[in-house]
Amino acid sequence: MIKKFTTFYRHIIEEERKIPEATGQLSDLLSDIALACKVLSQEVNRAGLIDILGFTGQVNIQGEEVKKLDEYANDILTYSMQQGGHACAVCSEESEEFVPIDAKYQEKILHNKYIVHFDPLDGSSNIDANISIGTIFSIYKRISKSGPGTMEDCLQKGIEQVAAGYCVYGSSSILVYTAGKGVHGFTLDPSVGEFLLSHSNMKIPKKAKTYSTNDGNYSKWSKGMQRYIDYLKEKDKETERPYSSRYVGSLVADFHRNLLYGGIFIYPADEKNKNGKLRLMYEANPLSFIIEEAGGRSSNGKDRILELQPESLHQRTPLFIGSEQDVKLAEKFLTGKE
Ligand code: AFP
Repeated sequence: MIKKFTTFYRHIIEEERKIPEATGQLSDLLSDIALACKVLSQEVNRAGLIDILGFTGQVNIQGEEVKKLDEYANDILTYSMQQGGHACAVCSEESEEFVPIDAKYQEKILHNKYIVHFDPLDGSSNIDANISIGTIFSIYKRISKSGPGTMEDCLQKGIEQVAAGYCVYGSSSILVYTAGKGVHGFTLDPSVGEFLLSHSNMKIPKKAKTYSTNDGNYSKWSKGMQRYIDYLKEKDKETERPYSSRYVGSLVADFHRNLLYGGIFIYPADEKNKNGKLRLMYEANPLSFIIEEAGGRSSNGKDRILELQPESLHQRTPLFIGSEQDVKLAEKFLTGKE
């Protein structure tokens, strides 16, 4: 029987009470996101039944079209932000344009002061194989004063994030977040429908023995990148090589594993993807905020991700993220210093 537990909501409220000027809006916003993640966790668990209960894209028994899970995730997250009244814009990996939101409350304190970015269902090509996927989110304060958010509000550097997190839908669902005061993880107890604190103040080991990358792209990589991976595969007792390789193909799942046990996740630039594959605003920035809070490091192979000035919503970036010493070493190879 559970004797002592802290729910996600209790935790964010307690954190909020430590800040005298806090209005409670960020807590409300985070709890709206957590609720959407609970709904998505339920839907992801049922994904295998879709073939039995109706294909996506088909019309179901009520005459409604069965939505693809990633579209559904996008809709529910956007809807919950529109209803909550705390966001002035939602940006999503699934939508070309951002969705501006007008103020719901007119009072001075409770205006729509946040911008929220989502990757609604990261790793969605893994859904049909029952492999872990997840939702990634990131929150900024608006720059404009009132009304619906603007493009300038949406295109802020990662360093401006006030909170970021993700939920992995795996063997259990876990919600991990930071609001700049440590990284905390909450496992969903489906019997009571609550995220319960399971990982307080998470820290990533400074050095690891695991790398996560798509090795199949080796022939398309730069010489520096090839030499780095060759180095990790060499035998050397003193530097604990060779490293192990772990690659799920869902960034959130690979990232989460490395956060817990140590490791480096790499999606470099290659011949085909000159700027890498992953999105700065939806994937790299939120995970970089989390990794730095957990004592790790994140870069594009040269520069700190959180300091990159975004130029467009769907901008891509190479990503080297994880244990500090491993990311530093990768940067040396990539910049020709090793
Ligand atoms: P999907 O959402 O299309 O499955 O893409 C997942 C992803 O953006 C990220 O989660 C993975 O780390 C990466 O792509 C995998 O890319 P490769 O298939 O090129 O290795």
